[in-house]
Amino acid sequence: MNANPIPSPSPSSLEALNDWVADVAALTAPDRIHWCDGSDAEFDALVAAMQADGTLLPLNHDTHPGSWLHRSDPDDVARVEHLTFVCHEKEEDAGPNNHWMAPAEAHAKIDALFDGCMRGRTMYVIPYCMGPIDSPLSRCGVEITDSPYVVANMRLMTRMGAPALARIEREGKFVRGLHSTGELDPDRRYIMHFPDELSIKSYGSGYGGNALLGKKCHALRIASHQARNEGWLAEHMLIVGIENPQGETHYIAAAFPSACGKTNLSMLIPPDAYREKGWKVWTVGDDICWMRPGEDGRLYAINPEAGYFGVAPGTSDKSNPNALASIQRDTIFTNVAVTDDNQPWWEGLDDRVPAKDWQGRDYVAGNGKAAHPNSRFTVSAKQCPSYSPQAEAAQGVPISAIVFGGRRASLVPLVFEARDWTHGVLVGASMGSETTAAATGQVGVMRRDPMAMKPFCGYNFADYFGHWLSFDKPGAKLPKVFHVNWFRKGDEGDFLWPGFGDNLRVLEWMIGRVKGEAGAVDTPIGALPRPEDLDLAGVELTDEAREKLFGFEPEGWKSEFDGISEYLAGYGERTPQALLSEHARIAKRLDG
Ligand code: SAT
Ligand code: MN
Repeated sequence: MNANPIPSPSPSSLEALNDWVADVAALTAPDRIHWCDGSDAEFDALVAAMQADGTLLPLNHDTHPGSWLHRSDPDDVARVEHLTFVCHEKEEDAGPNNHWMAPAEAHAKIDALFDGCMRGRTMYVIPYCMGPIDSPLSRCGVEITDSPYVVANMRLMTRMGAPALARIEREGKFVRGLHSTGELDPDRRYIMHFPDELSIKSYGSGYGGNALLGKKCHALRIASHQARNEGWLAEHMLIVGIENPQGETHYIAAAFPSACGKTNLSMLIPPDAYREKGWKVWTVGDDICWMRPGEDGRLYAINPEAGYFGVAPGTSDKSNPNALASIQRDTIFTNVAVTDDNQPWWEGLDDRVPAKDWQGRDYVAGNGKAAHPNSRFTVSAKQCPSYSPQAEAAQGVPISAIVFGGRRASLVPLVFEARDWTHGVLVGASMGSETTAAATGQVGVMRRDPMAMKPFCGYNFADYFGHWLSFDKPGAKLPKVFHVNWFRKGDEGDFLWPGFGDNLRVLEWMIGRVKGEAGAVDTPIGALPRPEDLDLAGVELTDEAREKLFGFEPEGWKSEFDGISEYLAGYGERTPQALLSEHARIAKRLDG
């Protein structure tokens, strides 16, 4: 350990917090300690310092006031699942779904990297609250980091600073997150989670999911474990409010893997005919959802985040006008390209030709993508035109439907409804999706990604499925569960469903089912709409599209269920019996 030369007057009245900060400073040996208050002045000073040292490059401030470009190390552009560990005492508690290391070994390994790593740097102490400051569903944490880029992003993504610190001091309990960008060496990089200690240690990466510890590390991996102990759910879900022409709003929570359109669905613009009739869409959250049963038995949800860390490529005036409107000012862009007049640019935005690629090199057509496929924007949620006022509600919003979905080129129809909660849990547990650029590794490979939580569940999936099942108890008024697939392809490899705004047609059908008004046919895999059960006015669908989007393919589903059975067997005896029985019930119907 290094002697700590910094005289740092502790601004907190919470001794446990001051002690931890002092311990971390003794280990990491920063030159200065800065306690973040979350003020505008603090943010402006940080941005000015980052501009001075080149961490942030100014974009065109005539077109994009207050917006900046950050170019990360080319080896540090996505989450690193193979370097992400969940450290329970017992390996079985982490489950086959996680990489595991014993806590003592993990601490020793990563503390050796932290030793003296902040010498010459400033150590920032960031108190933050996940969720509205006054919500009983919210939980707080403190991130210590040596990255001003992380501080600036945390300010956009969380409720950070003085009000969070006040809540932490009142509660005395908080998640401890320690982060250093280190040398950005992929061989000296770990993201470690200690669920029983409510702590996180992350070294060697500055990328969002690895470094903004409030997000995936706290709000999903640690929170999922905490939620299991406390009787709630921490999920990788968007939350969207659908207001019908009668002024009635239904809230839907939907789980899709990273980079599968959660942000787009949460900000959907209704098709013209729907807009004219008075349909409105309200964004509560685009990535994470914490929910818990209310006194009336319904599930109530909050978005623990305060901003969007969205995928830039593909975001356009057609795919997501609300996102585009949100990021016209006060936005941090990471690893996008720029035009010759220094505006941010990415593939799918428009037909301009960029001048510089994401690494700052002159753009040459045919030389690969201009923007990194996992390039991102960070922006305050309040800048979104469809931001729901209910996103600030302390009690959360009541959830009418839960939706699971993935990228499936074949077999899986546009939408189906689970017959009850247990079936819904099986549908979530057996979700499959083709991989995306949000994590390092091969893209486009089908893998099981239960509830889109494969990279994010902080404990054994078998126990997690059991936790989900446990919500079905007397008095519960649980949401209906659906599965969707916006990514079904035809024989020519083309997408069969238009997606984006037209997805509202599918959400409308779901709400119709919730209210007992919409039709469907019963199949072994669940209730499927016929094309006439949806409002498809104005949507051109080929015969092939109708058949594949609304059809049920018994042979394909038989082998899918064999695959699911094999997958669940991987969790051994811990797999809840109710889930296996549900699988057997459907498999039998498929055979019969
Ligand atoms: O990079 S993040 O993990 O924050 C975003 C995502 O992959 O979902
Ligand atoms: Mn995500």
